[in-house]
Amino acid sequence: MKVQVLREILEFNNDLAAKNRSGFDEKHVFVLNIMSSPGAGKTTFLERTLKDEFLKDYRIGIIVGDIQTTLDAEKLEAYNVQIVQINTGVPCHLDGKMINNACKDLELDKIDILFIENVGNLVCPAEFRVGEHHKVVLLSVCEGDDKPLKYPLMFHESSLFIITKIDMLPYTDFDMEKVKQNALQINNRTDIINVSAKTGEGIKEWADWVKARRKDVFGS
Ligand SMILES: Nc1nc2c(ncn2[C@@H]2O[C@H](COP(=O)(O)OP(=O)(O)O)[C@@H](O)[C@H]2O)c(=O)[nH]1
Ligand SMILES: [Mg+2]
Repeated sequence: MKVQVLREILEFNNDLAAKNRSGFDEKHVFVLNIMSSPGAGKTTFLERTLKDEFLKDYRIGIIVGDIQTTLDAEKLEAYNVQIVQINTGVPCHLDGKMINNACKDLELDKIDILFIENVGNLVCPAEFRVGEHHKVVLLSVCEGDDKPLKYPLMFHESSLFIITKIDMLPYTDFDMEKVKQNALQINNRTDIINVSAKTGEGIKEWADWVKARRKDVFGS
């Protein structure tokens, strides 16, 4: 019975996500769903992405999901972007309905790339589509190179794996080769980029990835 209920919830969500996706496609909004555990560096990474301006030719929108507070949205507000904060209250992930509602507060006609910062959690966000073109998973070098094996769904579902805080590598026993092998064992099609939002390393490579994937979908 439990299994049936869960299947219905996921099917209902998938229908809404598909509707969101048609709306995004119609308006040529390229959407990335950015997921990680709490504190892996999602907000700082988005901030650095905006600051470094490799995507300055694109109009950016951001939806930030958190259980509580508007702290992340406040950090990102300094940049010239449309931004909406969702507070889920209890749920540990964003879903199709929340994104549908948040989009009512955005002028989608004026957005080329929409970043969705999901709620910090390495499990639930991977189960709920929101209408994104790609999922992106972040893992920091402070969290352990075994995480792709322990949380396989998130790594399996993501088109891009970003290893964050690589400036912290000297202070950890994180094995870069091992984490890449582990991620590729779960998903051999994933792209992998090393990033430090502190030094800016990898931010251009990430921006180039975004541009290339957007081109795959919309041709420009
Ligand atoms: N050294 C270092 N610290 C970082 C980096 N990215 C984020 N942080 C720090 O990690 C903490 C959590 O970052 P935040 O962006 O809030 O993570 P989020 O919860 O995934 O959005 C903050 O104290 C950031 O300053 C990085 O690339 N290098
Ligand atoms: Mg955040």
